[in-house]
Amino acid sequence: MCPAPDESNGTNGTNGVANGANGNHEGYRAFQTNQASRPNSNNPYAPVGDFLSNVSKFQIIESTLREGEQFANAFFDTETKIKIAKALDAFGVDYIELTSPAASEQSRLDCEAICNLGLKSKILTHVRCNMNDAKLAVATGVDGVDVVIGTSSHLMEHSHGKDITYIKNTAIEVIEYVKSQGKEIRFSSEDSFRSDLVDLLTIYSAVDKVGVHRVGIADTVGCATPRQVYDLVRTLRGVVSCDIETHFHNDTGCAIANAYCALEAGATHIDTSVIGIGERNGITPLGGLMARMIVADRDYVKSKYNLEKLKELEDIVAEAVEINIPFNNYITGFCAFTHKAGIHAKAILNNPSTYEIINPTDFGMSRYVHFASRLTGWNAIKSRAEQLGLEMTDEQIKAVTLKIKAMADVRPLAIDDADSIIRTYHHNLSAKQEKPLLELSAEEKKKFVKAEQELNAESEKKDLERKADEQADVPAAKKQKTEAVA
Ligand code: HCA
Ligand code: CU
Repeated sequence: MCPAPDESNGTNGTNGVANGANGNHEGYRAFQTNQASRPNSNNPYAPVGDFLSNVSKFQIIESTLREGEQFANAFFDTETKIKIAKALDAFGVDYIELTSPAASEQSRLDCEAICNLGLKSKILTHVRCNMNDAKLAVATGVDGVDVVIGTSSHLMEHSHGKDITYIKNTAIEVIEYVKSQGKEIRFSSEDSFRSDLVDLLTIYSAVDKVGVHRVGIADTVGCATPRQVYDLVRTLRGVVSCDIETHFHNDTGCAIANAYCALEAGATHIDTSVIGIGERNGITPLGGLMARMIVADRDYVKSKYNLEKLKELEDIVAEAVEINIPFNNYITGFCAFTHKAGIHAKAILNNPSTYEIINPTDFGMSRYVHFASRLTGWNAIKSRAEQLGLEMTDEQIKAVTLKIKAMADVRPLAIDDADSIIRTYHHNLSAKQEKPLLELSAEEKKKFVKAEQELNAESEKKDLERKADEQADVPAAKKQKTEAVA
């Protein structure tokens, strides 16, 4: 079972600023909700840790400046790379991985420039498993080197053409060199999930023996399922004593789930990129991983990462690669904390944990409640009227809710339309001369009257049924059930 988000500190967003890069919240408002104090430090439903799990102790290797540079739309100049590196550092990622200095002279210079920034995050560069690349990498001043080579039969045959013995011997040579230079070294196999398990374990145990700091598993084509990830990482955990890094592509939509399962099975490091950018449709997104992990261990995630910097970081990268933040993005998508149906709105206003597993304020985001649609309920309108400082009885609120719903059947309503209806309705209650709720064409007026009649009839019917229930010894619904059982 899942925990409830902690609502104990901070208030809900009421700044009325829309979330997301394209966050136009027509018909929505940030809402003040009741606060439910439900700290999850005592949460009985928190994931049960076992001796393998690193769900509460993991590190992020942020690869926007390496894997992300392989995204179709990414062309980072030095200035942009530095801006992104600083934003990643401000967020608090453990490592920043950079494109290989062997890729181009500018890539090498950019590597040096980022190493010279003196960031808190450790700087890595990602190179092929050979001595030339390793020497070039070390010379840039990085804290560590990530080496990779394909180990699947597909890649051994069609990419580099080397066999397992060659890979093992070269890896050992590179690892010993990088270590001798006082740098961290990771060895990873590309396309791990389509590699022969015996080959993989043979290489990994050999590099572990010569003291590699981390071994990496990469789902290069995004084919792995969480269960396969769990099995492979768990098996590897039994074979090597070094750290285990994992890298998941998102071709089949499993990149976050796979990262989580890898941690459960004993992986120590997860590769991410901002908004998930990378080859094809990318890898585990940093924001999505944060969403997953904060539900698992809020204290750890909040203590380590500056979560309120996520949106700014995503905006910088989105702008650099000229994309919009997707509407359904984790945390920062414009509707990530937006509630619409009347039943949802009512419960959210009473206690946000009813329909939210993540507290938006942990990320400096706002919660929105929709109150200008045909699904709107009177509780949302009541809150809105209170926000507008308008006093109305529950009966009056219910009546104006019907008018808003009827109006929403005639045409889409903007937030200002809903506010105008509420204000004008309130004004009309005591005015000698009634004002129209909204300016409508003759055709719209006709539709409005019809929609209102239908809604009124429906509401009267419900009222009658409720009264009948109240008067009866046994409420109708219950009676039916009793009869059915008998
Ligand atoms: C790629 C390489 C890589 C490397 C991952 C790693 C992959 O295909 O460009 O170093 O662990 O997905 O295999 O990104
Ligand atoms: Cu990759």
